[in-house]
Order: sequence, then C-alpha cells, then structure tokens
Amino acid sequence: MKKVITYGTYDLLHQGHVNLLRRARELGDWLIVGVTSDSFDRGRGKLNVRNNVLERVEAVRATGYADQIVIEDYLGQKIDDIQKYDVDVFAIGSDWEGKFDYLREYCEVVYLPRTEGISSTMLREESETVVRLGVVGSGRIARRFIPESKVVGGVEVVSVMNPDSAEAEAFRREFELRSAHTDFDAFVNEVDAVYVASPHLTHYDYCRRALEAGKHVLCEIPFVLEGGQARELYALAEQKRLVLLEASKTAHCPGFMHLVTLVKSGVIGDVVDIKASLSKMVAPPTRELDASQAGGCVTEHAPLTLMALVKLLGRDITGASFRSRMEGGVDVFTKGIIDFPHATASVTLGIGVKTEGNLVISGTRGYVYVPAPWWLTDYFEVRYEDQTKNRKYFYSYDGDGLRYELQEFVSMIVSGRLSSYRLRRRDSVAIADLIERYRNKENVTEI
Ligand code: C2G
Repeated sequence: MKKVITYGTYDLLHQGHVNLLRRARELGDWLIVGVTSDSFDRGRGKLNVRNNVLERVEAVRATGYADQIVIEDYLGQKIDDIQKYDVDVFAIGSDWEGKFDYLREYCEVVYLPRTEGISSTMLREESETVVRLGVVGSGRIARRFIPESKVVGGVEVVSVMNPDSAEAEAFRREFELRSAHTDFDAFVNEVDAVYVASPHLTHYDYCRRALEAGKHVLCEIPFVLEGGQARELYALAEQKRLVLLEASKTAHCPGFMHLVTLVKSGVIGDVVDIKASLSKMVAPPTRELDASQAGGCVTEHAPLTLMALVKLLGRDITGASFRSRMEGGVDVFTKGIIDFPHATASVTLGIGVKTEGNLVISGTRGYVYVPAPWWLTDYFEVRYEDQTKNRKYFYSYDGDGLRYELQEFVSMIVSGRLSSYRLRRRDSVAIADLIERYRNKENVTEI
C-alpha cells in the first residue's frame, strides 16, 4: 500500500485545500493529513487563524479525502511521522517548492500545483471588517507599534495624532498613514479604535475622550496613575459597550501565558514568594527622568512587574511598602515589598540603577526561574530540589511582542468581548491602585 502524507492549517477550508487533498490522495492508496495544532500555528507566527483545531480537523474529514488525520504539534514532527507511519510520499503545495527537500532522505517529496486565486488569507480579509486604528503619540513605542500592526489581521493603522504638527506629519509620512492630526476630536472621528501611546499624564484624558466618542481603546502602560481613574474608565467603557484594554505586553505573550497556567495548576505547589526585577538605564534628557512628566521607575516599570504579581497571587494585597533612591525628583531605583495573605513579593525597579531583570516564583514544591529579560518571556525553567525533575520551556516571542496584545484587542472588538482573561479589568485597577499608593508616598522611604 502506497502511503501519502500532507500537512496544513486548513483554516476556512476552501477549494485550494480540497484540490490539494484530492491530488495528494491520487498519489497513493492511503492519505494521512497532518492538521496543525493551534499552539503550533501561534508558534510559527500564524496569529490570525480563525477556526480552531477541532473545526479544522472536521473540515478536512468532511472532504472525504483523508484516510487518517494526525495533529502536527512540533517542529521536526514531519520526520517522525514519515518514519512512524512508514510513509512513501510527502506532498505539499507548490508555494513550498524546495522548502521540504530535506525530507527526501526519508521518502519521496512531491510539490503539487497550488490553486491560484484563493487562499485562507483572502477569505479572512473578505469576511473581516478592518478596524481603523488611530495612534495617539508618535514616540518610541508608537514607532515600534506600526510594524507590529502589519502582522495582525483585521486592523489597519490609518492615522496619528500629536499636538506638534511637524512631528505628526513626519510620523504620517514615514509610516505612510492616511492622515495626521493635531486636534484630538478631528482625529477620533476618523477611526474605530485608538492606541494611546502618549506621555503618561495624558493617558487618562485621551482614554476618556476616546471612549466618550464611542471608540475602543488600547492604552499603553502605565494605563493611569490612580485607581479611581481606572475604575471610572472601565465603567465608562462597560456602559458604552466598548473595549478598553491595558497594553500590558507581557500578559499577552505566549510564554508568560503558559507560565501562569503552569503555576496555577500547581507545578511548584503553593506560591509563597515572588521576586520580579526590571531595570533599564536611561540617559538625560528623557521623560523617564522628568518629574513633571511623572517620570521614575515605578511609573515606568511597575505596571509589568505588578501585573505578574497580581496574575499569580491575586488582588488581596494586605500591605505595600517601598524604598526609593531619588534623583532630580524622580525615583531612579525602587524596591517594593507587597504582602498577600499567604505570600510575599518584591519588585526591584531601576532606571538609574542596573540589576538583573529576572523573575523568581517560589513555591512549596519548587520554583520557576525566568531569566532576564523576563518580561519578553521566551524561556523559563521549573526547578526542584531533585534536579532530575527540572523542566525547561521555550516559546517564540516574535518581533517586538506588541502583536500579541494588538491581536487580542482586535479579537475583543470583533467578538464584542469587553474583558480579557489575559489581564482582567479588576487586575488592571489593582495595578493602578498600587501605583497611586506609591505616588501618594504611602509607606515610601528614601534611601
Ligand atoms: N494550498 C493550495 N492552494 C491554495 C492554498 C493552499 O494548494 N490556494 C495548499 C498549500 O500549499 C498546502 C495546503 O493547501 O499544501 C495547506 O495550506 P495551509 O492551510 O495554508 O497550510 P500551510 O501553512 O501551507 O501548512 O506544517 C504545515 C505545513 O508546513 C504547511
């Protein structure tokens, strides 16, 4: 019996897929179809897949061409499958011409003609309303955001707003956007959603005005500097049925998300202590060192570190105290001790003091170690007293990592989901509450 194998995502299964499966089946007597798992697709950068793996498997089965269906879940699996199932022919569409020649060592490799004029990408685009996004601010993070937005489906950045017209226009030209504005009201009228990437102290006002104008909002960190403002904005968003999401990039990256689920499922027992550090040196003149712009390492780095604490230990905070080294009116180093009923945690933050930026989560059975920079989580280890039980986990962290939060934001808009399990609104409020306590100098000592 001649066995043929082929692989694909088969999202929104279409005639191109069906033709390919038919031709592949005709090459032999038995066709095995490998359907990619959702996590495998995410790992290879396919973030826009619409159907989940069960739906895609069902669609392939319904074509009637597959004699056997397997799930493709890891790189290198093709070689394993070919050997395991004793495959004679590996077949794939001609868009992959040459890419799978390395399999010739194991079986015959055939590139079948691709069906022109149809693809899952085209179908996704046709059925999708594209969210028109406007960016408020044209600084460093906004510049990194535009290239990231190109890899996320269903969204197009169309305009930029900056009160400085020369800066707005330069940004528009560089990134080939449709328009540049200095006036927020004119800007907001042209878009469906807004990405707030302006200086910290302007976030609250821009978020409120965008929501009042009926637009969804993705807001950079620090979202706002007072818990009350966060509560008010989430209530406004809820009342208007709009998405408001804090752009806590680490909360959205695949590695960190898996870390949270592993810890929550008890792999290190009860969590008793967390140490999260984040330091990035900055040189003047920069807004991070400017007290009048709410500079300092707490406003800069607390949002991501506190996010980790709140996600892993919850919001029942029984105490918080801080030690800071001040320079020119801003904290260039802050150590915060945050207490929970049955756990303790510390954050070590610096913009004028350098330290190792790792994350250690200690539990009653073992600990998780995420090396610096832990906030771009692509690797971590679960370690035990018995080192033979240690496990290492690797993930992709593509580009600047902003694509993950944007993809979630767009998906929330499209599906009308107002809350994301990746960062609950109440968790975002808890982070703002803690930042407010620090800024109000509650339990803050200078060193
Ligand atoms: N295909 C085709 N004609 C089209 C579109 C797709 O012949 N118009 C073929 C592809 O060449 C591939 C199969 O259909 O052989 C599945 O395509 P996708 O779902 O896009 O999956 P792909 O990303 O190509 O996965 O391990 C996964 C594989 O490496 C390929």
